[in-house]
Amino acid sequence: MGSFIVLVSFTLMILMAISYEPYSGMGVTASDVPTSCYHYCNQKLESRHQCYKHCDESAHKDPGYKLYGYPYSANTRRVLTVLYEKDLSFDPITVDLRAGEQKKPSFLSINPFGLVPVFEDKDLKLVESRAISQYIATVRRSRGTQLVNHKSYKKIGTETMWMYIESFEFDPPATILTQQLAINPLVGLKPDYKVVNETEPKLEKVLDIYEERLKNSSFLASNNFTMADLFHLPNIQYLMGTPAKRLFESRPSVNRWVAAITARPAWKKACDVKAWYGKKKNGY
Ligand SMILES: N[C@@H](CCC(=O)N[C@@H](CS)C(=O)NCC(=O)O)C(=O)O
Ligand SMILES: *[C@@H]1O[C@H](CO)[C@@H](O)[C@H](O)[C@H]1NC(C)=O
Ligand SMILES: *[C@@H]1O[C@H](CO)[C@@H](O)[C@H](O)[C@H]1NC(C)=O
Ligand SMILES: *[C@@H]1O[C@H](CO)[C@@H](O)[C@H](O)[C@H]1NC(C)=O
Repeated sequence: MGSFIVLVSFTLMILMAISYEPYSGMGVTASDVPTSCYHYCNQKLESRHQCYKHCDESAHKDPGYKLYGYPYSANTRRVLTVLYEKDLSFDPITVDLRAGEQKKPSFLSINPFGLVPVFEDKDLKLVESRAISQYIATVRRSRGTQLVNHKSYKKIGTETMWMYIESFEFDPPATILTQQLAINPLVGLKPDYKVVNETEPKLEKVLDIYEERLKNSSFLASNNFTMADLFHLPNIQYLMGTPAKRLFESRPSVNRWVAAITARPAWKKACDVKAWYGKKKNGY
């Protein structure tokens, strides 16, 4: 009998909690909550009050993220762009790739692959820049730029498809050309033009497909900037400083897209090496 009463009152409490929505239909204005929370919560069907509360709390809390990386590294910059699009603070931990720190035992114990970036959110450690990016964009989806869709399975499918196209079609030739044309000259090596000549047509084939897509769509996955576009930024930035930029510039829709994505303030900040070193520094 006692446990029956407890059960009934517990159920009632839950029902009351679900229906209790003090802000619903009331005058909550954008000035009461961070703008991103206001817009986000007003699109949602769940309790707006709960949503504001949660969103507001997480907006003000320093997440204590740690990012092991190198500010010139393309893969580090991919994650930095996500952090800046989301306006999240983090502690940068420099792994000096030119000094070979990534292959030293102290770093191999953090990432046995000997690569940056590595991301830490308390007890969670992640490697692979795209996985890290997806994690941040999903967990912090109510903050800043919405980079991934989380409502429509079809949109998620399309976005995921373009993210994999970046990884499996665009990135392989783009990385080879970045290495040959941008990185080699930086470290005093000549590009291997045989490799360059073999690789450029592979990238052109991909860009021809992008050109067709971008004739009809502002960005790759939709008419909005998404993670799929963001993933392309690090290689594109390097390539636009090399003769390979003609492959992008000769395709009008690709060219428009490159201009739009490279103009994003978050990307500019990700490339700002002083912004990386200007932050509080940690050893490991
Ligand atoms: N697929 C990895 C690649 C990571 C990667 O290649 N990182 C480069 C810097 S951009 C690196 O650490 N290179 C050091 C080395 O190869 O020794 C990711 O996306 O995070
Ligand atoms: C690469 O292609 C360019 C332009 O077609 C040509 O001039 C050059 O000789 C080629 N280099 C090599 C090493 O194949
Ligand atoms: C783009 O639109 C044109 C004309 O509407 C159409 O013929 C073409 O198939 C579309 N291309 C893609 C990649 O959707
Ligand atoms: C798409 O972008 C427009 C402006 O660029 C913005 O107003 C809108 O909220 C975006 N939509 C989504 C779902 O992010």
